[in-house]
Amino acid sequence: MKGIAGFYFVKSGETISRCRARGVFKNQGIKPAVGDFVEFEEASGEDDGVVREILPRKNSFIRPFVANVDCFVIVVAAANPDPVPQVIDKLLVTAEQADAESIICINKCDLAEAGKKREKAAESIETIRSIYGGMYKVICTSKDDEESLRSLRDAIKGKTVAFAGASGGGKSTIVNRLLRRREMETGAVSDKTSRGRHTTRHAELFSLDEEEAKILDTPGFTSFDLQNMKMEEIGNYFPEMAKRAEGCRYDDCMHLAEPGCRVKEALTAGEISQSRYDSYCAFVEEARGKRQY
Ligand SMILES: Nc1nc2c(ncn2[C@@H]2O[C@H](COP(=O)(O)OP(=O)(O)O)[C@@H](O)[C@H]2O)c(=O)[nH]1
Ligand SMILES: [Mg+2]
Ligand SMILES: [Zn+2]
Repeated sequence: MKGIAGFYFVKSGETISRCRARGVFKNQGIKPAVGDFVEFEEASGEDDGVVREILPRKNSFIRPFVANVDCFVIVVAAANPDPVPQVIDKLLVTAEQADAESIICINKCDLAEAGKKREKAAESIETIRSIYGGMYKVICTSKDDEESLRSLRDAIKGKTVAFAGASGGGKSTIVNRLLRRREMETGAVSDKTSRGRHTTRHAELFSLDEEEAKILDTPGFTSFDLQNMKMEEIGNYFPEMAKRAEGCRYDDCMHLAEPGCRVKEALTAGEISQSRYDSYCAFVEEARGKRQY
């Protein structure tokens, strides 16, 4: 459930045991991650428990250090801050690589109803829906709209979910609402020096009472490096490209300037969105720059 200063908190049924990791883990450079399934000895009396074995992981991430994420909820504000498709795409690509599902949560939808940014916000919602709606589940929320939060609860039922997205979109607010916590951990976004506020500084797993969903509450997942991603594999993580790549003339088509490229044809025909394709090209460039020869 969480790891703090060399202690690992393991939940079994309703009991949480404070554990140490088995000694050999350290020598092998292994560390239990939040979200891990483990074999362990329960704590008893004064004695801490012991984590004996870490079961194989479905996926894992370095920062924040969490494992076994079923689903990413990518939170993006309709406005304040304005959505940036490339940020969304990078998170989607990372989720695809990790074989995790993604849900796009357009938050602050109240801003499309009233206020100065009304039209801009409404337009952003439409844009995001049209780019992503055919491929990913898109849910509109606002923090005070219970019904919208209920649809998000329904969508994550039975899953271990991590919230991701640019700072200020409302991740902490939504997580707190889902967990029915007070809003103590949200607020001033850029005030990094103020330590007065209670902010999420380590990862922790919380269970949603009735729904059985598990929420990874983390400070991170605002953006990713495309760690270890080869430029050749990036197209696999854009579903609309992956499904067309078979139709390209060359097996190793990068969908950049090759003749007979089915992806470029689909782009020209308007079947693939320009913004997705632009993200793809940017990620390929990024991976090319990191390539080790
Ligand atoms: N208008 C509006 N503001 C929201 C909503 N959700 C969050 N906010 C505000 O957006 C700001 C950033 O929220 P926070 O949860 O800290 O974002 P995070 O950085 O993604 O964790 C806070 O001032 C919140 O009160 C919403 O649905 N509507
Ligand atoms: Mg936050
Ligand atoms: Zn191609």
